[in-house]
Amino acid sequence: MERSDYMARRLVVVSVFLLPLAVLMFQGFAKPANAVATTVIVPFASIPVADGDLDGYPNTGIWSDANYYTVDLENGAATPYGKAVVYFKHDSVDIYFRIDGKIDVPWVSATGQHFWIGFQINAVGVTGHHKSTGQDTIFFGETDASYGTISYPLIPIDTYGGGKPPTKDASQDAIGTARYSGTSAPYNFTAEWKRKLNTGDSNDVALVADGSTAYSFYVTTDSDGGGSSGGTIDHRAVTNANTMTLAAPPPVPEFPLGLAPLMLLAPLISIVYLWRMHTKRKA
Ligand SMILES: [Ca+2]
Ligand SMILES: [Ca+2]
Ligand SMILES: [Ca+2]
Repeated sequence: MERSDYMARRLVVVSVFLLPLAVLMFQGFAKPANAVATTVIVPFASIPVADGDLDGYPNTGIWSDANYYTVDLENGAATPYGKAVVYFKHDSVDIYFRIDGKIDVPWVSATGQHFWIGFQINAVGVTGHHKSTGQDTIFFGETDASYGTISYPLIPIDTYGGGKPPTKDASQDAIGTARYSGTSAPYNFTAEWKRKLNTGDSNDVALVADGSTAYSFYVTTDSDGGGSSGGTIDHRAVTNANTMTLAAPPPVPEFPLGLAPLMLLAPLISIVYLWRMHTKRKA
């Protein structure tokens, strides 16, 4: 056998063993390494957060009865920009959200440095991003021209669909505010808002509080262009398969006023009955 033939055969043998290994390694690198799914229970809370307290200040509003979770953001960014603490609660009419996170630029102006925050809910059975149907997203601070004039403090923009960016709803159904604080990076931000569980708008996902239906949701921020400016955070680097389930409200009691009036009434009826029997016998 010539030396060149021998070398060629060795190359084939080595390739047969190394190629699958290389593919496996590539797949390993291609997969998002930091995808983390957060499973959220949205508790029933009878006390609402007042509209005036949905002000972008974390210390106002009743949030002590909410559940809160550290959620990995879709931006896939390193600490401290890749996670945020998200609060959830509902009172069977409205659902309340608050996001406390960090960002690398302040919100100065629509043409200067600014960031946006996005919170996406999907219809049952829909997962992932940029879905033409079943995607309902709230933005704070996104300055795409189709969203109109955006000024600070930021109010929620209610959108639908998988466009880049998603289309603004004709019916705006979220009430709230987002603000930032701090004088240098990392800046703090807080976004707080509410919406009806069922807004009646086909461009919003109608939420059912039954303790079992799970909705996919995604949270992200962006500061590096495309509705933002001046930072380095890109909103889409990873897909975290988060879900939220709304706890069922407590059952309505059979005796809405409680048992106390019944317990008072029972002896009273007996006394009246005995008194009437007594007066009848006398007559
Ligand atoms: Ca507040
Ligand atoms: Ca809407
Ligand atoms: Ca919507």
